[in-house]
Amino acid sequence: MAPSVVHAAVGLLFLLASAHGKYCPTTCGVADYLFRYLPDIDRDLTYMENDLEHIANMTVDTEEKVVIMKDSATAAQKSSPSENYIKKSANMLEDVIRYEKTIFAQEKQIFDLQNILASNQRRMAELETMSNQLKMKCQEPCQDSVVIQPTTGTDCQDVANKGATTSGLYYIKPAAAPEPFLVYCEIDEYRRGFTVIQRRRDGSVDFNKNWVQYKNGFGYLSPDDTTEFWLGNEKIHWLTVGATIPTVLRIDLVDWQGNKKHADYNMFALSPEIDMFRLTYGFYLGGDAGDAFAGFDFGDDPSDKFYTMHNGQQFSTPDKDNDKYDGNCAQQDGSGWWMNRCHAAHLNGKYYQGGRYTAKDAGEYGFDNGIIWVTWHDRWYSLKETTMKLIPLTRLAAEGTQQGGMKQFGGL
Ligand SMILES: [Ca+2]
Repeated sequence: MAPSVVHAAVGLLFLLASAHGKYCPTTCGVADYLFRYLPDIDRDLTYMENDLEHIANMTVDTEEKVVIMKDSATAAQKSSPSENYIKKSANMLEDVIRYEKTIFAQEKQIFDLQNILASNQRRMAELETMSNQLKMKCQEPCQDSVVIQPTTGTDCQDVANKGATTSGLYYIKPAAAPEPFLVYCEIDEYRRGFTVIQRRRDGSVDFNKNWVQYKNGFGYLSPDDTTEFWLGNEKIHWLTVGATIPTVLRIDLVDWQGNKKHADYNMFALSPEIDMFRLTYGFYLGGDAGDAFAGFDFGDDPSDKFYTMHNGQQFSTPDKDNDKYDGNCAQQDGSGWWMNRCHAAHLNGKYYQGGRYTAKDAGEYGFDNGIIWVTWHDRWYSLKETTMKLIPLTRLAAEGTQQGGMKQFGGL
C-alpha cells in the first residue's frame, strides 16, 4: 500500500509542476485552471493523510507485538531452559528482528511521505498565493497596457495643433512618408509638439547597431517617456524633407549632477539613404550647451575643429564607413553618427554610469566614445540623459515669450 501512495504523491507533484510550467506566466487561464484543480488536490492530500495515519497505526501495532514477543521470549528463557523452549525462543527472536526491520522500513516510508506531504503543502500555498494574485489581476479586463493616442497628423506639432495636449505615443504621417509610423510626442503647456527622434536616459539600450538598425530605428517607445530609442534615419529624413516651415533640431542634455542645457539648430534635415542620411542645418540658433556640431579645437592639431565639425557629414555605422578618417570612427566608437574624423558631439555614444571615464574604460581602441557634447563637458565625460527632438521654427519661441503671456501662442 505505502509504495503506491508514494507513487501517487510523486504523480501529484509532477502534475503541479508541469501545469505551472505549461501555463505560466501569460494568461488569465492559469487562475481558472488552478481553481478547477484545487479541490482534486485537496482530496488527494486527504487520502494521503489517511494512508499515513493507517501506516502509523500499523507501526504502533507492530511495536506492541514486538514488545509482547520480547517479553514472552525472555519469560520462556527464564521459565524453561529446555532445548524446545530455546528453539522456540530463537524463532521468536527471529520474528522480533523481522518485525523490527518492518518497523524501520515503515518508519522510513512515513518519513518520506511526510516530506512529500510537506513539500506539496508548501507548493500548494505558493500556487494559492499565485492564483489569488492572478484572480485579482484578471478581475480587470485583459487589455494592451500601452496607450496610443487617437490624434494623428504630419508631425507632433500638427497633432498638438489639432488639440492634443498630452505627451505620449501618436501615429504620424509626414507628407513624404509612405505610411504612418509611431512616435513619442512631447507636448508642453504652450501646446508645442516636439517629435522626439532620440532618447538616452539610463543606458538600457545598446546604441552599437548596424546600418539597417539605424535606418529603421531601434530601442523602445513608451507612452510615459521611460525608455531609450533611435527613431530611425529614414523617418527622420521623411520628417525633415521638403518642410515648408524650417525644422529646428533641439538637443536637450542632462549631466550627472542634474544640470540641464540645450542647443538648437535651424533648418535641420537628413538627406535620403542614397546620400547616406547626410546631416545638414542652416545655422546654430543658440542654447546654453554651446555649438558642438561646429567642431572643437581640442589643442591636439590645428585642424581639430575642421575635422570634428558635423554639418554636412554623412551617417556612418560600424558596418558602413562614410567618415573622413583613414580608419572607421563608428566601428572604433561603437555607434552610429554623422562621423567626421571623428566628432565633437557624439550623442549615440557608449553609456557610462557616473559620467567620467578613461581611455582604458573605452576598450580596444581607447578613443573617447562616450555620450559627448564637448562645448559643455570635455570628451572624457559622458552625459546622463539626451533628447533630440524636432519642432517647426515658428513654434520654438514659446519659451522666450513666457513673460509676454501664453495667450499669444495658445490660440495658434
Ligand atoms: Ca573611414
